[in-house]
Amino acid sequence: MADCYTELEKAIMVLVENFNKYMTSFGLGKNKISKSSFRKMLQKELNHMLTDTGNRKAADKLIQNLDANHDGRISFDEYWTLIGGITSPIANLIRQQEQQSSS
Ligand SMILES: [Ca+2]
Repeated sequence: MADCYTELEKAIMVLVENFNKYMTSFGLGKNKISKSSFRKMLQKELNHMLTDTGNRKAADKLIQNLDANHDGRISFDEYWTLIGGITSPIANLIRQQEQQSSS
């Protein structure tokens, strides 16, 4: 990754690269993450922020909720919804902490 990129640009690239790492790159479901790969991604990449990642039922429910077009696979847009869902409460928490430390 080139050094000219900003921190935000690098963060976006990390998110894209993480998706690419788990997506299927050929055949049926190309450019999407299968259920089993998605479960693996939750366990390996999000085990601190999503505490139920080891729980198969919880993971399946999350997949069901994210799978907006019900094709049994997670597209990039559906993955992005997950990232937003994780980030939003963290953003609120950071804002609260900043307000507490400034008052
Ligand atoms: Ca889908």
